[in-house]
Amino acid sequence: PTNARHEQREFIRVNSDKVQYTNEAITTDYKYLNTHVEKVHHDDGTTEYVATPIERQYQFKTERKVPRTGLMMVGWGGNNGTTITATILANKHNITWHNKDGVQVPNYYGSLVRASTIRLGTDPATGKDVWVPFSNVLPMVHPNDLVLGGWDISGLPMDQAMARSKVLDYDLQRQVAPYMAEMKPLASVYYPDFIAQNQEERADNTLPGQSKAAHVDQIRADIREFKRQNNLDKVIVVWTANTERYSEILAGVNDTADNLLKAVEQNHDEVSPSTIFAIACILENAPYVNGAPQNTFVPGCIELAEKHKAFIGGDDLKTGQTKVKSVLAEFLVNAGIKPLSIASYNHLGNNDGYNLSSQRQFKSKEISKASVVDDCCAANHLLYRPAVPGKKTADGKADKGEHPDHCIVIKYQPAVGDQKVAMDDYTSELCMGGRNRLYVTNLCEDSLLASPLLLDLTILAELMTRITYKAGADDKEWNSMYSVLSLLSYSLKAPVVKPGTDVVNSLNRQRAACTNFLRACLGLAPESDLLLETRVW
Ligand code: NAI
Ligand code: DG6
Repeated sequence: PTNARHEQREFIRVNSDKVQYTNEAITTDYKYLNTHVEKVHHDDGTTEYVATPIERQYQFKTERKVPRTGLMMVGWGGNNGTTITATILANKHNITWHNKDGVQVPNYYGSLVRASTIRLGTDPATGKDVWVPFSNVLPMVHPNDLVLGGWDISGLPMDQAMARSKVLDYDLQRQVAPYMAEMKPLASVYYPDFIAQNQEERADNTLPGQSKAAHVDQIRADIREFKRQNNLDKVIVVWTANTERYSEILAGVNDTADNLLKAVEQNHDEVSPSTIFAIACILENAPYVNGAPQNTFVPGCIELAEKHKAFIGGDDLKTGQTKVKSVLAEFLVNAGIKPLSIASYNHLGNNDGYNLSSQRQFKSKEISKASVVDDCCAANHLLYRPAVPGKKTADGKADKGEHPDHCIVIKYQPAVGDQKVAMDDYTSELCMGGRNRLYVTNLCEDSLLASPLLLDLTILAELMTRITYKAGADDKEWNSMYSVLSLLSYSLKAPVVKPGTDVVNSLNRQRAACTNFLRACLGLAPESDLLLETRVW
């Protein structure tokens, strides 16, 4: 079963002089291979791509001791927060329950870390692939060991909040409720302008006063106190609260770290609750992941994280429709089939849907859902005309090149509750003017798709705090990884990346980046699927 403790029964040991194991750490020498490409435009109108193989030496060090870790969720009393809390408790206490299909056993299905495997290599005796649990590749926190806590603007204790969410079977709720009755969300930052007005009625657990600086201090104190009370080594914070409206990016307000801190002191209107949490976490050195679509990480916030070498990741949990889209659009484009139109419709009846029925919050979601095919289309200039620098469209906007029409519709239908319905129509152009239409319908409990992602983000963010590197033989210091954790992208709809670098939306590339990074930390070459043994005599 997936909830068994594989890591206690299966071990990986790398047999290489490039890998050193001590009780404290796994240290590897790693040769990073890449290809640098220069485009040379010749006078005769031809373009030459000059590809130069490059290699760079790195050392990676992974601390082996898994710390005692806390997960604090912002929006703990919502559908995702209550569902993941109940899921962890059911797994931890081995609670089984009955539904109409019979006895159900707890698991972590839907978690990349806990329920998927990666190909370690080939068994030379049989020539067969050898697969290992993702969670065994490096020492990682087990979700059952996470200490849970968090904030919510609704003060309902977690057992009642779980009932309000209407996600889990009653027989399960009944059994985990006694554990959850004692759990009560901490009071949170509430600036009504950022979430839908329809949320006001649940806001009965809010921090007093108007001072944003005092709110930052209070959240910092909450993190410290949670750590102290539970004797924790680390705390990871995940925003799984309502989608906020976008913050305006204003020069002098949120464009630099110093200006952002000044804006907090001055109580500026454009500093959102999610950014208040981000600032508090950065200052407490607690990794902070944004599971919702709003632009929490304004430029000043990213700079602040860089300055403090703190870890941040976002945006927006990537669950069903967008995950499928990133795979399907890439399949079409990589097959040389040209998507012309992607029409995505969905309706849902949970509180997330209620909040998104407000236009400004919907807009944040629309933006995060819309960007997912951009890079895959831009990667194929045989199908899509590239953007022309400096060119303006008829309405005066910068030319973005050719891309498929892409529309996103979300409707609130209370009666369907957490059972989200997503429907997509992909219309593509085939050879010789033909048309190809794919229709995808996805019906599922939205929160049961989303909740395991909170674990993946937490576990991977924690792991990233224990990995350091040296770049080249002259590097004397062990450096922490870069602040923006783009390796979490697999679980995020609109990945935030290092400023100036490309966003990768391809789900397959995102997963490969993550698993190949874990392999690098074991001194193993990236998985290339070359499988030369099977192709030569
Ligand atoms: P929810 O509406 O059930 O829960 C959100 C919780 O946040 C509520 O309990 C609310 O009281 C609380 N909240 C609002 N503002 C807060 C603040 N400033 N501080 C603390 N708590 C606050 O929503 P759900 O379904 O749990 O989703 C959470 C977030 O994750 C939403 O932003 C949603 O868009 C995003 N998301 C959800 C997915 C899903 O499938 N459930 C998938 C992708 C993203
Ligand atoms: C309606 O789309 C509500 C949203 O919160 C989504 O359920 C959520 O963002 C998941 O979207 P997707 O595209 O990853 O399935």
